[in-house]
Amino acid sequence: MATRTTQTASHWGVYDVVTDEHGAIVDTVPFHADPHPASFVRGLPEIVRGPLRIDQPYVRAGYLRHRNGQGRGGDEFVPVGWDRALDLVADELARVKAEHGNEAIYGGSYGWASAGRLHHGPSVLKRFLGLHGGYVDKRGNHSFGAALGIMPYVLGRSDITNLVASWPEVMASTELMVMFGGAALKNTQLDPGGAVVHDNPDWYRHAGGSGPLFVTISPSRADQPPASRSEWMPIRPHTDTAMMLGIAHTLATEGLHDREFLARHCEGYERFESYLLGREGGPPRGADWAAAITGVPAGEIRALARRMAASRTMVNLSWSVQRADHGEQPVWMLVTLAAMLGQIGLPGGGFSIGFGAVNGMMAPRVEGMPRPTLPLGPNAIKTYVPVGRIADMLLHPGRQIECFGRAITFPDIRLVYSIGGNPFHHNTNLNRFLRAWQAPETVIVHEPWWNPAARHADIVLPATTTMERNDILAHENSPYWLAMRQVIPPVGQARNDFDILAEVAGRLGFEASYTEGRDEMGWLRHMYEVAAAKAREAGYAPPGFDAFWQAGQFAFPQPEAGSILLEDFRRDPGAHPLATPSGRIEIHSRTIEGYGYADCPAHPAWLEPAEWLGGERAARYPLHLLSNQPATRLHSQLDPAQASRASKVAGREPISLHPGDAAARGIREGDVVRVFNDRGAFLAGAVLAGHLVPGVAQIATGAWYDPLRGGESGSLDKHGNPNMVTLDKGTSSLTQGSMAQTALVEIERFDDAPPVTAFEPPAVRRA
Ligand SMILES: Nc1nc2c(c(=O)[nH]1)N[C@H]1C(S)=C(S)[C@@H](COP(=O)(O)OP(=O)(O)OC[C@H]3O[C@@H](n4cnc5c(=O)[nH]c(N)nc54)[C@H](O)[C@@H]3O)O[C@H]1N2
Ligand SMILES: Nc1nc2c(c(=O)[nH]1)N[C@H]1C(S)=C(S)[C@@H](COP(=O)(O)OP(=O)(O)OC[C@H]3O[C@@H](n4cnc5c(=O)[nH]c(N)nc54)[C@H](O)[C@@H]3O)O[C@H]1N2
Ligand SMILES: [Mo]
Repeated sequence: MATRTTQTASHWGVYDVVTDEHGAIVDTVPFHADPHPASFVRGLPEIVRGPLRIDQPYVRAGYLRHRNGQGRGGDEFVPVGWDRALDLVADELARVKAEHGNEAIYGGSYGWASAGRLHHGPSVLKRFLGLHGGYVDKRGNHSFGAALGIMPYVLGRSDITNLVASWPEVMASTELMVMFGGAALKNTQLDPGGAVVHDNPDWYRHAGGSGPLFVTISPSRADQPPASRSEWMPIRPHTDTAMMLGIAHTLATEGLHDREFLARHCEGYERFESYLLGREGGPPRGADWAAAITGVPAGEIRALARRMAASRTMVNLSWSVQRADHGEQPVWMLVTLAAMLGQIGLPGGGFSIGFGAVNGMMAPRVEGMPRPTLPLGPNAIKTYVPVGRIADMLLHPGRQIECFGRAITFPDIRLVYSIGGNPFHHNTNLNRFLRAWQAPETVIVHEPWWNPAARHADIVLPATTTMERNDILAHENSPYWLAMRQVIPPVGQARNDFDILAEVAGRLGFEASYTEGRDEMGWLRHMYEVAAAKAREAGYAPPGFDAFWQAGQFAFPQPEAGSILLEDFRRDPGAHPLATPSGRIEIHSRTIEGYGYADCPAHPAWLEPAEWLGGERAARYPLHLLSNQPATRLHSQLDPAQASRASKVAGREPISLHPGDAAARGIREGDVVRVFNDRGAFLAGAVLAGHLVPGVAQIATGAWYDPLRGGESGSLDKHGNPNMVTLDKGTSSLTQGSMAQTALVEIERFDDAPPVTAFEPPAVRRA
């Protein structure tokens, strides 16, 4: 049999696909240089063809009669030809622009889409909509929105993914790694833009013996990294700030804090200390106070504080901890705690944000390594929406909210264009979100699959996957540029997002400025050569495009060690000031004080979350639902593939419950359960898990939303989407971050559950 082997790549790794002479996929082989490929590396080749692929353009049946959102999400679809579909898209963009202006078009389109520097859906959409006169954009992200928003005030920086120590530094110098939220290995299967070499398991293995002791403070023992020296301290969810305050109190009262560092490198420690010691009124935030909130015994809090002061200590916060009500506080408090320990800027000491959150972030970075990039161009519309507030925007045009010290007014959105994200995955409180999504006149989506994103659109355009196009993979977390080569021809009538928008641009009269006369290979060559010229200026020697494309990769020399965060600032804060008003770390911020926000005071503080196990609402909904990143897929991507399907329980997403909580509800392993609160309900498959703190339930995010009655707000989700019950409030008036971890629920056994239909395509009506 004559076979062909073609290299392609994804967020979860690089791989070769073997095809036979008929183009059938016969094998998937992970990248030779990758020691630990992702568990779901074969997922895309498995589902790239099949009944869930969208074979041609479709329009929602009701939309053809009335241009409004009625029935959106529950309707049949009518197949149409490409010309008709593209005319509809172009005419509607032109109409909305003429009647309501560009501020009525939402193009913020959030989502991980696929790896590749050219065919990145949200980026090509922004290029296109910018040339169309502009669009309302989103700001922030779901991953670490609160950190992103608060760090400019505290550190003068917003490059959150650089606020992390590298492996060589931690191995050589850290003695004690204290991790709020832990660092579960499963999350290092990915990089946003493409993981290449998965080497975290090896680093943890080396960490045995000489490396640091990892202490995981988390509601789940499963969040521990796979290090041989590892301890777990169980904690009640959303109480990390109180725990850090308890530790800080021990440091301050036992004289274990570094007064010199605080005086020379920090602003406003005294103001914070008054709060900590209870001098401002309020209780002293000591270990006993913290124990009552966190459930961690006071003696353990004190002992940990002393151990931290006596060791070279790194404190780390997982991104999940700040994806919660008042998520700014644990971030700010983490930096404050590290400042009190006085080891910021020393090798192996200080703080990290998101150590272990993705694959390559802890690898030493290649200094000045550029990335081939598609230019996006300007956006004439300056109105934006915080990414977690989309539902508020769509439901309440004209309403104002606070954000970063200013009022922003929600625009009146008539048309939503979405590429490369799954809004019914990433948004919280889906029943309310569904109502919001039904408000605009038109929703246009490009998708490869009949997933919830496609099912909730009016005009659905079938997009290719990475396997059906050429691209380049390049990410700062890895020292490689890699060729992603087309493996198979487009499936059905699918087209590349870039090409679809070129056709629409043609109808709207700006194709020449959109394409600049380049096709796919023309752009790849151009993007590559621009980046290669920059790389050569920085002293590297990438070959010309043809040689690169033929070789399939170019590896930059990877440095032995990474830089140490804030090393220069530590040595000489006068010569290397931070970009904060004081030039120092702001433990107290006059700027934030000036905003006068009750939900984000002028220094880090414990603020009771809207929902938590210690609050009043817990009497009615006594379980805290955490929804972590899935081990078997990327969010909702690859949910229909083998690795994810094999993990389901009773056909539904598994939900872990403490055996005691399960027994109290008559729930046994493998039962279908109903998880609910005032906001909504979903079904899931029960798993008993002794590794959880009692009162905590946990389900991975990403099961395809599968309502009993499509398009109907309030309908039961049959498959296990946690966002049926999560809260859609901003973390605070400062950052308006999203908070998928904040949700109290009740759980009950559910007999005679309806079958899951998530993986059946919607009804189609042939005209
Ligand atoms: N409950 C809960 N909710 C959460 C989280 C949580 O922890 N708990 N986490 C939040 C976080 S951190 C994040 S980052 C978000 C992630 O949310 P999303 O990024 O929206 O999730 P994905 O499933 O990755 O969605 C990507 C979509 O793009 C499509 N796609 C892939 N490639 C292409 C392409 O080339 N072209 C087109 N047109 N489409 C493509 C996929 O099929 C998929 O529908 O979720 C957030 N939501
Ligand atoms: N396999 C896989 N890996 C991924 C992703 C994926 O979809 N699949 N998604 C990627 C993305 S988009 C992101 S943003 C990163 C996210 O990285 P994280 O946000 O760090 O990851 P999560 O898995 O959501 O959460 C980690 C753990 O935090 C704990 N936790 C939750 N709330 C609290 C709390 O209040 N206090 C404490 N102490 N612990 C708490 C939970 O037990 C949970 O298991 O992961 C990335 N990695
Ligand atoms: Mo994320």
